[in-house]
Amino acid sequence: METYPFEVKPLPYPINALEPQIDAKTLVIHHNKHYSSYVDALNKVLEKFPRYQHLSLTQLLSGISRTPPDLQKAIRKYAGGVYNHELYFSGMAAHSQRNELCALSLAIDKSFGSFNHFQEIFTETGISVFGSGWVSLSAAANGRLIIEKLANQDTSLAGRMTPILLLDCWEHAYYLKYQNRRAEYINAWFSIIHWEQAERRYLSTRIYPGGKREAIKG
Ligand code: MN3
Repeated sequence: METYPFEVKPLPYPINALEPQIDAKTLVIHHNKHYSSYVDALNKVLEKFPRYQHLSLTQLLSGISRTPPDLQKAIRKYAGGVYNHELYFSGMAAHSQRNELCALSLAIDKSFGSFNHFQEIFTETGISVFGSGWVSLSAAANGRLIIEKLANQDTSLAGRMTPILLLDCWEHAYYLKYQNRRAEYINAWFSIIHWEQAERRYLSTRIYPGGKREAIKG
């Protein structure tokens, strides 16, 4: 379990691995400048709050209301920024295929009628994010799926949900390549989703009768 001081996690693939959907220049700036600045800012704040240094990102974010008021804003912004970006970067992969019969696919069909319908709503929601923010496919403990619009660096964890697919809708994530064409960026992102990881995340959120979580496979 990673705790303070948090470290900048390297990208899990070469910098040009997601070309042409996500270009290397955008990814370098996004990872080395934007994401790493959240890590630095979070560490700087936590330096002054030794009592909270033993907590993981997930613990900080889901227990945010139990932290001092002057720490809450920083957790929301910086821990949220670190958590969301790490999930965004690790949630993409150059070669990943969705298995139409996996638990997540079946749950998407059940919640949204079809995959295409899900993609439509997810895209519309992503387009409607104003300024900095995220669109997330999130799961409740009972496996129920919803699409959430998250402002700034807010996370699904604050609402006791687990993000399964998370997309950065702020302009720095796509502007160099797509300029104002966010819909194109979202569409391209759909072809580089790391589906195996999404499935593992989805299975890990589900609590079965008796309260036991299913072991994360793979
Ligand atoms: Mn970003």
